Amino acid sequence: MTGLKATWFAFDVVEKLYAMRAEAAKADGVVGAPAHVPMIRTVEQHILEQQRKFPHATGEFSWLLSGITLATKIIQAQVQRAGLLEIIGKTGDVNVQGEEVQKLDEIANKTLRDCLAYRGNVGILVSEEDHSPHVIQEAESGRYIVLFDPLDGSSNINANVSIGTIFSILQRNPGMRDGDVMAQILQPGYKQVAAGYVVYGSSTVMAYTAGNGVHMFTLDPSIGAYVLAQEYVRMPEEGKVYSINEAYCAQFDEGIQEYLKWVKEHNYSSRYIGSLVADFHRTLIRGGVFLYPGTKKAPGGKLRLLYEANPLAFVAEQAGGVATDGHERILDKQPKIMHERTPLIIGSKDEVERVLSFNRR
Ligand code: FDP
Repeated sequence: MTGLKATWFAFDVVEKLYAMRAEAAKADGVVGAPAHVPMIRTVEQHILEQQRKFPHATGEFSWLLSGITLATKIIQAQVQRAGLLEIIGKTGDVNVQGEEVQKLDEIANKTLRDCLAYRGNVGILVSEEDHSPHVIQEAESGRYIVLFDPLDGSSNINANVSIGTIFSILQRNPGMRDGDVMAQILQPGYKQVAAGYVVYGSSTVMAYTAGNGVHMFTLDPSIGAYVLAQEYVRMPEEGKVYSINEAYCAQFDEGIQEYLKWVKEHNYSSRYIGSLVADFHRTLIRGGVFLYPGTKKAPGGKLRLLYEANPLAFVAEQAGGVATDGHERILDKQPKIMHERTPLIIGSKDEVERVLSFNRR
């Protein structure tokens, strides 16, 4: 069975399962059971529908995205088991970022690699956890590059706090020599063809954009499918919530310190989970601003441009939000190295502009 046929077969199975559930609910006399089977839309189905709007689309892209959804379902199943001995705790290694590697980091990294390496159209895989990119020998000239943070916020795992996976997809620049791997990877964020994230929280939620709005899905664990929750998600234009690790306040620039004084005089709420992906997800839904500025110790910020800031900036902009490093639009930044870090101010349009107005004073 080809990739596409398999995908349609999977839709069919999922729809039949939903139909059976609806019938069973009706037979049990469940109040509110639908009189007819509702059209459920899985993420794969949604991607194919979106793709049909582009007459030259080949289906390759949906095949690639289904590799990501498959990987995140496997990771989610492992995250659910996070209290169990064989997968909790540190591996004893330190990653390229100088952070202690958690066993689940390693599992998530390997899962994404395994699910994407054999799609046929992914030529290069770039992970936040790895020293160097993986060029897939079997698909050396594959047209897509997938960059990912396999388990964002992983220092929170043993406290059962929401964590997530973030991904970004680039196309190979056809004008470049295939051997020039690093030049292929170091593309500015506005060149992303798709990006998104999954939050492993009280439910597992996926949001993605392929440049035509942001679409959100919830994993239905009973059938193992991401089901459409909301299309064309919009981030509220304003929101009186700020999200920052305020313990570093004395180390921030004067503009950020002034903004933090101002919010306290204007009835704001503070929310900081400490998992970027979860803090961003809340900001996308409820509005407000997330900030991880440079500090005196780390003037270039902590968050990674290619695996964290770029994909979330693409999602934010597609939902009507804004993402900047305080001086420049995140998506315009030309990366110089693979693991480059950046300050990040991301969220509702009016609130990010307010933060920037303090920078200019
Ligand atoms: P973590 O170190 O747990 O992986 O970039 C990683 C990240 O988490 C982000 O998810 C989070 O927003 C940030 O670091 C938290 O950093 P602080 O502990 O300095 O607040």
